[in-house]
Amino acid sequence: MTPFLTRRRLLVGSAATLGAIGLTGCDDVVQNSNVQSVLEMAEQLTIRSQRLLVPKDKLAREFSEADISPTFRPNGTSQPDSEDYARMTENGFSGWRLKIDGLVERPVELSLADLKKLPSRTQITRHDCVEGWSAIGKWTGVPLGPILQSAGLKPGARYAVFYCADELEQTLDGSGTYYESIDLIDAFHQQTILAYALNGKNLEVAHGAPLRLRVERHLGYKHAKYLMRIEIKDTFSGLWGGKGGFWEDRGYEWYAGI
Ligand SMILES: Nc1nc2c(c(=O)[nH]1)N[C@H]1C(S)=C(S)[C@@H](COP(=O)(O)O)O[C@H]1N2
Ligand SMILES: [Mo]
Repeated sequence: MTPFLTRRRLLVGSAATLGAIGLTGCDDVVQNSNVQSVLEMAEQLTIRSQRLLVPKDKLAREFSEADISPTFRPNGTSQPDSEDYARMTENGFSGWRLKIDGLVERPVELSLADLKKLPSRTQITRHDCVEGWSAIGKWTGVPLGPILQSAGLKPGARYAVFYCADELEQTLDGSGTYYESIDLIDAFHQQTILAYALNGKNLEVAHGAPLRLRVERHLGYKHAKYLMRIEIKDTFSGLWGGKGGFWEDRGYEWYAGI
C-alpha cells in the first residue's frame, strides 16, 4: 500500500497546485471539516488533475516479447467457488455468455467464439498490484470501445460496470461479489480490451477465464477477472457499497491511474 499512498499524496498535491492557480475550488476543500467529504473531494480532484495531466488517449507503455515475466502471479480469487462457474469450466466455457446491457440501444450476449471472431488486439504491458508486485504479460482480446459502439450508447451513459463470477470475500453486509467500473474515457481507450488470452494461451482459471478486463493505465484491482456482464450506467451509486468496485467499497480509490 505504501507506494500507492505516496502517489496519491503527490497527486492530491498537484491538484492543490492547480487550485492555487485558479483551476479548482480548493478553498472549499480546506474549509470543510467533514473528513470523509474532504477525502471524497480530494479524490475528485485527483481524478480531475489526472485527466488534465494525462491526455485521454495516452498509451500505457508496451514492452517486447523478451520482457515477458517468466511467471505471472495470480492474485485475489484464483478459483471462483460457485457451482455455476464449475459447470462452465467443465464445458470449456461453451455455455458462458457475456451480457452487455443497461444504457445501450441493443443489448447483446456474446459467446467466447463470438468474441474471438472480432478484431483483436495484443499488447505486452506491466501489471502493477497495490500489494507491491508487478508482472509483464502479453494479453490478447477484443477492444471494448467498438463493442460498445455497436451496442449503441444511450444518452446518459457514463460508466461501464463489470460484474464478475466470483465472491472474493463475503462481508457481514452480504456483499462480496467482485465488480469494477470505469468511465467511458477509459472504456474507449485503445488499450482497454476484454482479454481471453495471456502469453498466447487461453486464459487460465487463475487469471480470470474465460474473459477479463485489461485497463492498462490503472492498478491491478481495476482489471476485473471472470467477466459475466457489462452494464452501462449513469451512476454506480446504487451498487453494493456505492463506490464503484469491490476494493473501492473497502477504501481503495476508484480512479487508480498509474
Ligand atoms: N473477479 C476478480 N477480479 C480481480 C481480482 C479478484 O479477486 N476477482 N483481483 C484483482 C487484483 S487485486 C489483481 S492484482 C488482479 C490480479 O490478476 P491476476 O490474478 O491475473 O494476476 O486481478 C484483479 N481482478
Ligand atoms: Mo491487486
